[in-house]
Amino acid sequence: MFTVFIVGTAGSGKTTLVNSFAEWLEDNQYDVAIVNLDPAAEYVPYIPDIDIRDIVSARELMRKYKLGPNGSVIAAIDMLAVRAQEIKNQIMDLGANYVLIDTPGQMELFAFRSVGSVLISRLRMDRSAVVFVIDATQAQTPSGYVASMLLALSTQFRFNLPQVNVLNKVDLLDKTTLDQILEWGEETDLLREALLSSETNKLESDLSIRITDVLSAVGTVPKPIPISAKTGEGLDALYRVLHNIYIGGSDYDYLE
Ligand SMILES: Nc1nc2c(ncn2[C@@H]2O[C@H](COP(=O)(O)OP(=O)(O)O)[C@@H](O)[C@H]2O)c(=O)[nH]1
Ligand SMILES: [Mg+2]
Repeated sequence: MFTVFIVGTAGSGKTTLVNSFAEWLEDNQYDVAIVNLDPAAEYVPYIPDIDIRDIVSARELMRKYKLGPNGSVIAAIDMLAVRAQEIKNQIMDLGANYVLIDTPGQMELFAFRSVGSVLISRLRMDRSAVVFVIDATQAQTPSGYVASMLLALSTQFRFNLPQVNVLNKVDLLDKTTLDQILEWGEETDLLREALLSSETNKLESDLSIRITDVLSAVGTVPKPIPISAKTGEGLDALYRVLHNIYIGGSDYDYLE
C-alpha cells in the first residue's frame, strides 16, 4: 500500500488532481482508493472510500460551538488527530495499492500547525509520499515562483516524507511562459536574472534573490513537474516519479 498525500494552497487544484489522478490510475488498471481529509469540503467530484466528513464535519462544529470557518477546521483537525488510529485502520482495510489522500483546502491550518504533522505521521504507511501542488498561475512571475518553491520546501521539512512538486493548471499558460517557469527550475542563474529584471519593486526582488540563494544552498527542492489536473496532461510523468519513490524504498516490494 502506497499512501500519497496531496497538499497545496487553497484553490491550487488538490481535489481536482485527486479526482483526475485516481481516474488515470484506474484507466491504467491500478487499484486505487480515495480518502477525503478535508472536514470543510463542500463538494468533491469523486466518491471517497473514506470521507472524514462522516467522522467530523466542520460545518457541524461551526453550528455546535459557534466557531468561524477557520476555527471549525482547526477543531476538526484536532479531533481527527485523536482518532487517527481508527482512520488508519479503515485505510488499511481498503487494501488498495494506491491511496490518494485529499487534504484540507487551507493548507496553513493543517500543514503549519503541529497537529497536522502529527496526523500525517500517524496516518502514514511504510510507503508514503507528498505531492505538493503549486498553482502555475501564481508561479508565472519570478517572485511568485520563488514564494511557491519556499512553500514547497517548508512543507517538505514539515512532513519529512519524499515529496514531488507539481506545477498544476499548465493548460492556462502559453508555451513561452511555461518554458520560462521550467527554466527557472533548471537554472538558478536564469531565475536570479529574471528577478533582477522583473517589474516587482526592489525590496521584493532583493528578498526573492536571498530566498533563491537559500533554496539553492539547501539544494533539495525538486523541480516541479508540469501537469494539468483538468486535461490530464503530465499525469503519466507524475505516476513515473511516484512509482520510483514507491520502489525506491526496497528492492523486493513491487507495486504490480
Ligand atoms: N484550468 C484549470 N483549472 C483547474 C485545474 N485544477 C484545478 N482547477 C480549478 O481550480 C479551482 C480549485 O480547484 P480545487 O481542486 O477545488 O482546489 P483545492 O482547493 O486545492 O482542492 C477549481 O475551479 C478547479 O476547477 C487545472 O489543471 N486547470
Ligand atoms: Mg479541495
